[in-house]
Amino acid sequence: MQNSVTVIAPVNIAVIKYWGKRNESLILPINDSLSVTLSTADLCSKTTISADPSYESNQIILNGKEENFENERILRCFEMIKQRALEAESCPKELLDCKIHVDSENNFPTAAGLASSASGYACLVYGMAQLYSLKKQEISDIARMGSGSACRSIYGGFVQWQKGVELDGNDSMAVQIAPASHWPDLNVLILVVNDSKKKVGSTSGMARSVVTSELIKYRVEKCVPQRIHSITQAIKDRDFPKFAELTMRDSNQFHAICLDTFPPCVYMNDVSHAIVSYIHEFNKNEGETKVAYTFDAGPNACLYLPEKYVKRVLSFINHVFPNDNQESVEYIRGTPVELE
Ligand code: 2P0
Repeated sequence: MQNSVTVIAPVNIAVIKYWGKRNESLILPINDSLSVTLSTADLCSKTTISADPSYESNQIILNGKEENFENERILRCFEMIKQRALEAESCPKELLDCKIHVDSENNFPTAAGLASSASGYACLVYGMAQLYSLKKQEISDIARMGSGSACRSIYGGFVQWQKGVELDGNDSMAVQIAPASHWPDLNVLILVVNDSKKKVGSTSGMARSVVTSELIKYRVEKCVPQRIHSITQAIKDRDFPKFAELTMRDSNQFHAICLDTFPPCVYMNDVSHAIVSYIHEFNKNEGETKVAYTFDAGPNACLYLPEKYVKRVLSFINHVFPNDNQESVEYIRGTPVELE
C-alpha cells in the first residue's frame, strides 16, 4: 500500500479570461476560458500527501504554515476525491479510512504576487488522486471546486475550461486543445511589477462584477464564444499575430469590466499601462506583431512571444525600464509544459 506521494503542478496564464460565476458554491463560470500551462521550473506548486493509520487528524501546511483543513474548499475537494475513489474501487478501503497530512509549497518569488490558487489546488487534488489511484481525467472538475482556474492546471499545453450547461456542473471541466509540443516555441515573460497596493481578491472581485457590471453581459454573450473559437484556430495554425491580438483584446476587455464594476476593481497600475503602450509601440515599429501582453488580477504583465524575439523584447524592456530606475521590472521566463 503506497501511502505517500509528491506531485508538482504548474501555473497557467489565461489568454481568454475567466471572470464571473453563475454558481458560487459549485464554482461554475459564466464563460469559457483558455490558458497555457507553463514550465514547472520557475513557477509551480509542490505537494506531498501522506496517509497513515497513526495520524489522529487531517493536517495541511502551506508554505511552512499550518492552515485550517476545515476550509470549505479543501474539505470539499478531499471528500469528492475519496467518494470517487470509493466508487472506482481504485484504492484499498484502509487507506481511505486514514487521516492525511498535506505539505505544500509554491516556488514563486514572493514579490511576483502571482495567483497561486490555480497551481496550489491543482497540486492538492492531483496529489490526492495519485494517493488514491484515480486517473487524471477524473479530477479536473474536482480541482475546479478548489479554485476555478485550478481545473486548467490539471492539463498541460493549451487548455480550455468549458463552462458547461448542466446545473450540477458535471460538464464544467478543462480539456486539452493542443499539447505543449504543438507550439514549444511560444515563450512567456512574466514582468514582475512592484506594487504595494492591496487588491480586491479574484473571488470577491468577480462576484462584484457579475452583480454590477453592464459590460460583462455583452462580453459573455457577444465576445467570448467567438474569441474561443478564433484563438483555438490560431493555436492550431500557430498563427502568432492572430493569437496575440485576441490575447491583448481579451486582457483589455477584462480590465474594462473590472473598471465597469462598482466600486471598480483596479488591478493594473501606471507601470502596467506603460507596458501596454510600449508593446504596441514596439509591434508598430517592428512592422508586425511580435509580442502580446496579458494582465491578470494584478499589475504584473505576462508577455507571450515566439522564442526568436525574446532577446530583442528583453533588451527593449531593459531600455524602457532601465535597472537604475525605480520602475525597473524583473522577469520570469517560461514555455508551455506537459504534465507528467
Ligand atoms: C483567469 N483569473 O482566467 C482569471 C483572470 C484572474 C484573472 O481565474 O474564485 O482564483 O477560486 O474560482 O480561480 C482567478 O480566479 O477564482 C482567475 P475562484 P480564481 O485566470
